Amino acid sequence: MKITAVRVTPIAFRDPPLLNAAGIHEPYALRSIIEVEAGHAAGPRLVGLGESYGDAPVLAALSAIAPALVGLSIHDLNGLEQIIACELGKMPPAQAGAELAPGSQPSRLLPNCLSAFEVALLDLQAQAAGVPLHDVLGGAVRRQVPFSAYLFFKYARHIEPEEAPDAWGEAVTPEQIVAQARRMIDLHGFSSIKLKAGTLPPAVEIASIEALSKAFPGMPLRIDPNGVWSMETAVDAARKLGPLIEYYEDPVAGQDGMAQLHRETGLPLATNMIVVSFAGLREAVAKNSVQIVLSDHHYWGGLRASQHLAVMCDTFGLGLSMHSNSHLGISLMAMAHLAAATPNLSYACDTHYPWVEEADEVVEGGKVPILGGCVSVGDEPGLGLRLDPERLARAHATFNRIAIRTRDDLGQMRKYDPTFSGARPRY
Ligand code: GKR
Ligand code: MG
Repeated sequence: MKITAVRVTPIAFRDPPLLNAAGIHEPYALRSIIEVEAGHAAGPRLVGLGESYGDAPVLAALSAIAPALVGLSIHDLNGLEQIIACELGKMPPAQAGAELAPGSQPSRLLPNCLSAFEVALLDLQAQAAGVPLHDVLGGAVRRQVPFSAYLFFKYARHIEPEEAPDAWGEAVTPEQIVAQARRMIDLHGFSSIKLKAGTLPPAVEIASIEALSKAFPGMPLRIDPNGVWSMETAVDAARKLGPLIEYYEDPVAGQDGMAQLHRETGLPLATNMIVVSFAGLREAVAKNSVQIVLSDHHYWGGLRASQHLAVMCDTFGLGLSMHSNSHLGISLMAMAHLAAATPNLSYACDTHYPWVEEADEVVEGGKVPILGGCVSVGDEPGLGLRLDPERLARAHATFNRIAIRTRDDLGQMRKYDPTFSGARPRY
């Protein structure tokens, strides 16, 4: 079965004012929605779906590649990679993207594009065979894929007066973080918690983990300062956090810093920052800088590459979890099918999905449910999703209405505080 048409639609959806080490989220997150049509001359037309970053360099690359895919077999994933490499070779080098979003690093452009189209082709392969995507990935070892409650310090509203406040309210104290956790767990039943840190003074962030541990006894907790703590701060924090957390995610920057921190504290360190490629994994194994890798099919080169990563983690005795940026349901279901077919997934996956407003989802039926802390993968063919044309048109209209074209958390934070340095390490 051959590809007959490819569409890449840029979209935008509302994003709350979430704080992170780079600054703060802008009022809208950008994504691209990929539709790949295929069919035999006489047979029905199938549409495979993908979702990726919506920043300008990625969009430019996806749009340049799309027409070159017409005529390719939906099974020819090696051919897909060759076409992508060839089309990217004709483009000017990509500019650096958002610092905390590994997917926007120029070096990840090929795996980003490969992933965006690979997911759509695997969706097509599964639909053509009448089986769910997890079957094409080797079969589900779990039907309920666990995710964690992803908490953020946040402001009550964006600085832009025209943007309405979200339903979550302010979270800049341990009490407010506990309230945020309660709301998220009440809504989705999560049974582990991740706190995005590296933004408020470490004393507040450590106190927030202590408060979460008291409020949710026995609940696995993680903290992620995105590499902006100094060695001294990270070692000091480890004394208090060590007994409370299941892993310590990117507390300090760099392979050598992480290796030193692990030697000094013995705590299991996780990353989505220093291992974003197989070369980074090789270095991490050599230096023992990381004990848990957070995979992300969007920048690892797709679902099959992520399965290779999983095998590597198993080989080297590393734990495996999953990273997330702001995303919609196509990404969520791709993550869920992959996780369902990954035997050695050892921790609940991250997802920003609870922060998405119901009206902003682009798939039929609205938001994919997260219940009992899990996303279910069923037996519907492929990803099990269809686009809702009206929802997609609305999200595309939002993209056309706004001025944001590349994620800029630092620039956004400087609207609140013109002196904000974004220095690393900061604490
Ligand atoms: O969206 O603010 C955010 C996150 O900080 C994101 O950019 C990170 O890539 O969630 C991510 C992480 O775990 O580091
Ligand atoms: Mg992280």
